[in-house]
Amino acid sequence: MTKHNWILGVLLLAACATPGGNQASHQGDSKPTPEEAKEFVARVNKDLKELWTREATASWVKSTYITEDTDRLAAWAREEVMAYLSRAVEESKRFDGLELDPQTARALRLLRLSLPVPAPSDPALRSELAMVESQMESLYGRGKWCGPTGEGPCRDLGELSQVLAESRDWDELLDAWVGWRTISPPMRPLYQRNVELGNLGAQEMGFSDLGELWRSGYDMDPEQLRAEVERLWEQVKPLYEDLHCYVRARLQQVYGKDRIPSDGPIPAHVLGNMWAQDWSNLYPLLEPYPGQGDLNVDAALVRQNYDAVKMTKLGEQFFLSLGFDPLPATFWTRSMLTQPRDRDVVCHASAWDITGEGDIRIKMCIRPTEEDLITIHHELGHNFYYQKYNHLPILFQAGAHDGFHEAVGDAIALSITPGYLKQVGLIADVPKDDKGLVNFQMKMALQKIAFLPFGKLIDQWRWDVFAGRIPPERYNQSWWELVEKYQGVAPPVPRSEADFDPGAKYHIPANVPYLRYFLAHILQFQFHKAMCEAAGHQGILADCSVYGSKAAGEKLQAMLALGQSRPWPDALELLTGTRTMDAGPLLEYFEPLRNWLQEQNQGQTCGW
Ligand code: X8Z
Ligand code: ZN
Repeated sequence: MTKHNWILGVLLLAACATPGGNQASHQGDSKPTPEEAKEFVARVNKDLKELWTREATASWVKSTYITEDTDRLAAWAREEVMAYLSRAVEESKRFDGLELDPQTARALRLLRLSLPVPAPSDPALRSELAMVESQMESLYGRGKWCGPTGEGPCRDLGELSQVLAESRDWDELLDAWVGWRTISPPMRPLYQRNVELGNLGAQEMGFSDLGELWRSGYDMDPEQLRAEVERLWEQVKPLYEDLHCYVRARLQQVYGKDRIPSDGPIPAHVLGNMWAQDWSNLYPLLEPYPGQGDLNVDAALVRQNYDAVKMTKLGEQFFLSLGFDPLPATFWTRSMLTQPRDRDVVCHASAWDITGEGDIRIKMCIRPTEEDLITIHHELGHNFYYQKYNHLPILFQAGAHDGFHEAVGDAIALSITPGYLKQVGLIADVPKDDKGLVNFQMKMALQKIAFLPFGKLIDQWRWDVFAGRIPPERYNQSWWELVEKYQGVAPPVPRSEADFDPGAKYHIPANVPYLRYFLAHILQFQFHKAMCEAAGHQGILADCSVYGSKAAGEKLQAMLALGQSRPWPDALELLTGTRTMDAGPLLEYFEPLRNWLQEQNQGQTCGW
């Protein structure tokens, strides 16, 4: 999560701030000047910093202590930001058509994009939207499955996810999968209202609907962005299909032909993850060459008494080795690193920049697993990005685009190679031959390649919902059509419109746009390759770890320091030398596995 998407500050005091301030130009009807536009932007930057700090503060408390009261406090805080932004955008329209310097023009454009769901200007609707958003996220955070009778024992998402990760028992998996999805039907009316109100807000700002607003944050025409996504998807789709084919055949050996069909989609509950978005928990079942190198980091973490702090320190250490400044002392005292036992919290991992000037934190329910170790690097990527651009005006304090923000920590985690793991004592030996490489690549592909169609389809669904092409009476059916089409995955039991399965994925109730993760999964390999080149790495990309390379770190930091102050191709060029997103480096990285998969799949029917 990045700050702009979120959270803000409260109190009625702040309601008095108006972006135009007391400037004379605001009152008179004389023609506005470029100079006034510049002053306006400066004032908005100052006001927003305060308002966002208030909102982030309230939202932090709510997310780490969910009650009806903290829901309300967070909603009020958000309402203030929404109100301010509605007014600011309205006032900024008087500068339309003026010849402005590029930075001012950019800041004014970004102002319209600074909330993922802008509110309508009607105060009653605004307050309704703020409450709807707060309640949806809390329903998710509080979600528990207490069994078919409702009498318990109750399990939360963490516990149910552990079943999905570890169990190989069809019925036990099914119970956890269906059980988690009982939390979301109550969100359905709220979500429908969220769509209506968000669309009204977006339309007031001049967008056709909320989807167009979301597609407008990429320094290109929103329609062109759609085409870019298709282009990137076509680049990676064949590799996904190869992986799907291999995984389906192996799962058939585990669960039988009657349960895993030879030419149909894979049932969603046997892929090791609640949403079938990351299949790496299946690695022990799918290991290409059993016994060729032990990549089991989970066991080592437990054996070596890695707790949440020690794991986070290991993550920080990686960034320090690249020459980043350490995390501030307050990071360690204010972050939430483990799940509190006495209250409901939003466990979905996130990174926070409360003040825009150094009060950075993460919120996570860390367990000693490799999956969480990687997520820690992901979250720290956000934090180190915040630190690098804190010197900028608040409207420029964001990723070059949102996919950049999501890609930084992941790009670093690509350097968690067997070689690096051995160096930090988490595995005993680096597997040497080609078999070891294929094993390692399988593990990576189960994370990175399995994710791609999921990363694409979430916003495909939302864009269509926002545009009215998917009406509420088809919310669930359309969701599963997309899952089947892109992931080749199907619900294990019939679903209906009494369900609201999209709501069982955090980013839907939390209104976090998802395209960012798809783009990040492409970009991180571009970043990785560029950093490996800077580090002087010789040999294949999959073997490269940039741990300890100041040269790689310098290039990365130069890009991060731009924040959102320039169009993203400028930022990308600074690190990689290219101005386009491209799956080439991803395909290069996985080339050894690709060849291996194709051999394995010979004679199989692939596809669904
Ligand atoms: O939501 C996240 C991060 C926080 S920005 C933990 N991710 C997506 C997800 O969990 O669905 C990271 C990968 C995709
Ligand atoms: Zn993230």
